[in-house]
Amino acid sequence: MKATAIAPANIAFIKYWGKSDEAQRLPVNSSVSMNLSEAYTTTTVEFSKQLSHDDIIFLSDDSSANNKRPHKVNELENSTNRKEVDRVISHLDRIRTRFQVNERAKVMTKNSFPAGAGIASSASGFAALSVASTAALGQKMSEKELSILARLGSGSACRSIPDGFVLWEKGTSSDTSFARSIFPSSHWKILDIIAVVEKAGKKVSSSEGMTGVRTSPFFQARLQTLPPRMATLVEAIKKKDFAIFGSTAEEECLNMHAVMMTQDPPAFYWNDNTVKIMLEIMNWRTQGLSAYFTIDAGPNVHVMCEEKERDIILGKIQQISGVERIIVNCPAIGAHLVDAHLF
Ligand code: 2P0
Repeated sequence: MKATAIAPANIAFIKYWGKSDEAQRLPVNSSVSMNLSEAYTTTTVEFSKQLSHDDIIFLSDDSSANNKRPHKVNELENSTNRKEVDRVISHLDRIRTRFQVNERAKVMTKNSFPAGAGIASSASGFAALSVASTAALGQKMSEKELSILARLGSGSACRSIPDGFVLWEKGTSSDTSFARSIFPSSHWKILDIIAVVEKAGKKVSSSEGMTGVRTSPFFQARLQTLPPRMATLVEAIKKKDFAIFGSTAEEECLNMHAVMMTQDPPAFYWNDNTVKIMLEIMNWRTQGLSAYFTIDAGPNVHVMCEEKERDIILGKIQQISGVERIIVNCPAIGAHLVDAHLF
């Protein structure tokens, strides 16, 4: 049986940084995100008795039907790719154990964004893999069950399952830690414009980086500020109050990065272009524009603005030297099955 799923990446406005349970990927705090329309993963999965091992194929972003440049598992040279493949196989094992099947799988997966665009693919990747794998096995799972399954592959992947604006309740156990939609993608057409300043993959992965969260002297303070900040943010999305929404998301980004930078050893993700763009955005606001930033575990800057200021802000981002690529996203639906298979 074969199935194909598409899942969006997501950008968190209240961020996930730190686990209370490593194995179950339970977060220390709840988080809020938006699915991204132009950054998504397509994954086809087929389980078969004919296969003696799992066959994991990552298609490069520029591959078309006639120009496939697959990376086969046994052709992978570098350890980053090997780690990615092992993580996919572990997730397949988790799914096989759950549904008591032994068949190996062929998995083909492709991102809409270029490999090395500095956009994390683990959220969209594990969400798409979870939806496609369970469907390929003929299993019907609820959105909540899929969110929990995706979370076990990668924490942030649980937020790529539901639609639009999403809240991941940290919960107290695996069964209570899942994401749900708080507003549909049609609720508010705000934009998340990614200014890519570094295409290389990050040196310290999020999983590794967040193990040190408790060494920051600001960790406890962060935990205390999160519930009121999250309430303010959700209320701002509800009321479509862009100034409160943007300033709250920006405050949260700086708060998380202050914790990252003060961990032992520090998890420092910015470069000079990151800081330049942050300062530019603050400067645009003094000129009356309404743009705000957020940044994940990497140097790229997500610029949030309203549709009415899209062109002027895009024009300004295009003028900044060091911006290598721009990806304009609006809110998107969550992971879903599609009919067109990759193989
Ligand atoms: C987020 N990040 O909320 C935050 C902001 C990075 C900074 O979720 O170990 O790749 O696989 O559960 O999901 C990245 O964390 O970590 C992340 P794992 P994941 O988007």
